[in-house]
Amino acid sequence: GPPALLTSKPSTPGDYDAVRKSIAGVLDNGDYDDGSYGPVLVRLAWHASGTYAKKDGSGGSNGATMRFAPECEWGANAGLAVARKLLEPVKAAHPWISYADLWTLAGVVAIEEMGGPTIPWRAGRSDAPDGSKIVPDGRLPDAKQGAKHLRDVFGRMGFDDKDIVALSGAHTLGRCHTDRSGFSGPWTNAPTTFSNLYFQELLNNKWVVKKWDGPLQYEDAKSQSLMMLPSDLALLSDRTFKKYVTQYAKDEEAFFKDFAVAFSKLLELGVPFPAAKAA
Ligand code: CCH
Repeated sequence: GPPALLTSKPSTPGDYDAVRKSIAGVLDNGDYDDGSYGPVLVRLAWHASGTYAKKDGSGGSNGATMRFAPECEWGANAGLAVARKLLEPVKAAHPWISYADLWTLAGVVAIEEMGGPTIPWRAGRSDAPDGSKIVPDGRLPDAKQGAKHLRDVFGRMGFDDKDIVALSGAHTLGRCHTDRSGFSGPWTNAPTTFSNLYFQELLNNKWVVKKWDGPLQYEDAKSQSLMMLPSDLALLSDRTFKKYVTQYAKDEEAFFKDFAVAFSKLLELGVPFPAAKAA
């Protein structure tokens, strides 16, 4: 049956700790992937937020418009129905929380539960009544492209080179699925632990083109069990990106600190929080 935390009576509105506990309660499942839904929840939070454009304030996590077509059907969002469905019982146990707050909080709780840094998070997102504010498809990054594309996409959200590398470190989690993106395999051998291993693997392996029928991706020459996307390898071929890769591979604390700031900012893009009260 469902975890005990999901069967008790609805929680008190505003009790975000109760929501956090329910999210933590649905993370682990030995039958799914590497045993945890954590990585796909992180990807849901990111794709819900990463549509933002600074120039006109469109997109972002506010509204939770991925509930509606066509956003739920975008190729980039393939597989994220798994994450959205997983959170339905959590929403039912805490009906007062918006989907937009729930999806972003789930990414935060997943990272924390998998051993990552504490991510500053605050409530305040509301749910759009329909899909009328869905932005054009194509705002999320394309794994086939390189450094210029990453700067275009993340620059549109207001992120700089250091943020791009720090955020990319989330690929220490999870894997690619042929039936979702077409790519295959994990970036690390510990895909349910949040760490700086992605940067170490990126730097310390020889990456060669994988010989297969699928899209161009790379595998480590030695074990052929780890993967990198073309967009991941752009972090090595660009000098400025590589400087941060090298730093984060050596210094996990610096990665955790910069990731927490950048991920928190990502989840807040375009969210109309009430203005801070004057001191
Ligand atoms: Fe990512 N990502 N991501 N990614 N991503 C994929 C999976 C994950 C790109 C492409 C892909 C970020 C940035 C990028 C996660 C978090 C983040 C997949 C495989 C592709 C393709 C999807 C599948 O097949 O299931 C590209 C390109 C970029 C460019 O920067 C950022 C930023 C984040 C979060 C901060 C996580 C986590 C996964 C694993 C999902 C899973 O289901 O295991």
